[in-house]
Amino acid sequence: MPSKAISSPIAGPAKAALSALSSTQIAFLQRLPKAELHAHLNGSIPLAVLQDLARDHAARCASPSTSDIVVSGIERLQAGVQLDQIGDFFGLFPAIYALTATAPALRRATRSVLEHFLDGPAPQVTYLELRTTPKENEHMTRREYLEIVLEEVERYTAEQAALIVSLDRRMDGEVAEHVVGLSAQLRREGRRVVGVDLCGDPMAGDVTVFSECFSAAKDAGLGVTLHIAETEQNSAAETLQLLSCGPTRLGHATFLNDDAKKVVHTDEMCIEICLTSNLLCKTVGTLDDHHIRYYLAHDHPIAICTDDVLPFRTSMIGEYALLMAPKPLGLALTEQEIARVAQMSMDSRFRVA
Ligand code: 6MZ
Repeated sequence: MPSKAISSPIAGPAKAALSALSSTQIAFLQRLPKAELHAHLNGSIPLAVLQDLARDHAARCASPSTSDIVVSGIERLQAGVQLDQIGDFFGLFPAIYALTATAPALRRATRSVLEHFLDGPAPQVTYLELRTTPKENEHMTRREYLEIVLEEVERYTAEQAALIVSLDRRMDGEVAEHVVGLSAQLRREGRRVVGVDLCGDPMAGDVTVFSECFSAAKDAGLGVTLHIAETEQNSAAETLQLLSCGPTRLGHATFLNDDAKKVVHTDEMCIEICLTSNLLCKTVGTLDDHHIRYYLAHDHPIAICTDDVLPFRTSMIGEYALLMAPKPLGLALTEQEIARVAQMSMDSRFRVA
């Protein structure tokens, strides 16, 4: 197993919270067994690796307009992205996708993300469920894309790493069905696909298109996690429609009304909480306003997750620091409360049967 782990620089809320902790407190956070259950592959590539991929791309790329998108995208990531609203966030991905479009680049990116979370003298997490949306292009099919990512995931043990396959809200029904079929097929072949996800711009697409896909995924023994109610503009009807698909975990779940909360409590759906992501995307104003406080007060299962460490310039230890740091930099939870939260993340893993 490689031992080096390249990380992106940490800044913003996570850095401020970390700097308020003693080395003993940081050591406590590092020692805790914890699971990262919500990390998007293309949003988690270490900046140094992306810069290397950009150099390779520039040497190869004949089209100046593509190079321009890449150069300005990397400059934005390097400077630290400022988002006025969550919609701005999705504009970062065309540049990243241009860099991970070939098989060797995708392999390198995936390996570096796994190393970032799992390797080094003080690994960020005990277990990682990495998620990604399979893309088809002139270099690979969706199946080939998933096989490359799986080969990298499977260099680790099943207790360390697994894959969630993401559907993007912009997909049409046919593509979504194909992607879920592929995921089920790979699982039947003994590959380490443990679940499916619905992600992408929260205002895009029509979620009713995906209902059948999620029941097919469940029939195939896959876990289902859905990005849900990420913005105030996501309607209550859409939220209930997604809940009716019977997910076992939910991403963000920032704006749930009482009816939705009832379902979430009854079915004990774990909420994947991404503190820095929500603050930087401005879907939550301050930590004190964050819905994590509601779930903590109800002792409801949650998992602390990073979402996209590259643009959000955070880390798993940084997110846990936000739980521990004194107010207003953090939520001032006790070690015992933090250990309970970490245990909840371990208990909410999608397991390979
Ligand atoms: C919704 C998100 C997201 O799949 O190409 N993604 N979708 N909300 C978020 N929170 C801010 N963060 C990332 O990884 C990148 C893709 O993950 C989704 C977006 O669809 C983005 O294009 P992959 O590996």
